[in-house]
Amino acid sequence: MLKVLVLISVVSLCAGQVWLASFNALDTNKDQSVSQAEFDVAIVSVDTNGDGKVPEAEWMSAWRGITAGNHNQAVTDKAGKNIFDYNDKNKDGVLSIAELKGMYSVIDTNGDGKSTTTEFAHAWQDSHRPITG
Ligand SMILES: [Ca+2]
Ligand SMILES: [Ca+2]
Ligand SMILES: [Ca+2]
Repeated sequence: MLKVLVLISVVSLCAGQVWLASFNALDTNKDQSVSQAEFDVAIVSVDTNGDGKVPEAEWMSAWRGITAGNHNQAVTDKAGKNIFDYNDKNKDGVLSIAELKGMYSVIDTNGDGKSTTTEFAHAWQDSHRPITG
């Protein structure tokens, strides 16, 4: 039990810097919130070969780029896989551009078109929870 608690606190400590770094990168106009437009610009760049499809390998290499510097890559990889599975709505093993842009609504939980640092922190924590059922 103690081991688990220690692991969780270490993960959230390292992870905090990662999501904050991606938040700052996405908030291009520096108004302390990320709009759908700001998110879309960044997220479509995950599709590096521009064919409109992001298979798991392409997503994971982008995810590792975003989360580089995280101290526990195994846990971070699992979170990346969770995000992929959750957002692959039609379960064809590929994220379409629409599915990528749909990630925004997962972050902007109150749906006001602005994703705040608080919402980012929650989304990051959720992505690290195992998906069950
Ligand atoms: Ca902004
Ligand atoms: Ca899909
Ligand atoms: Ca919001």
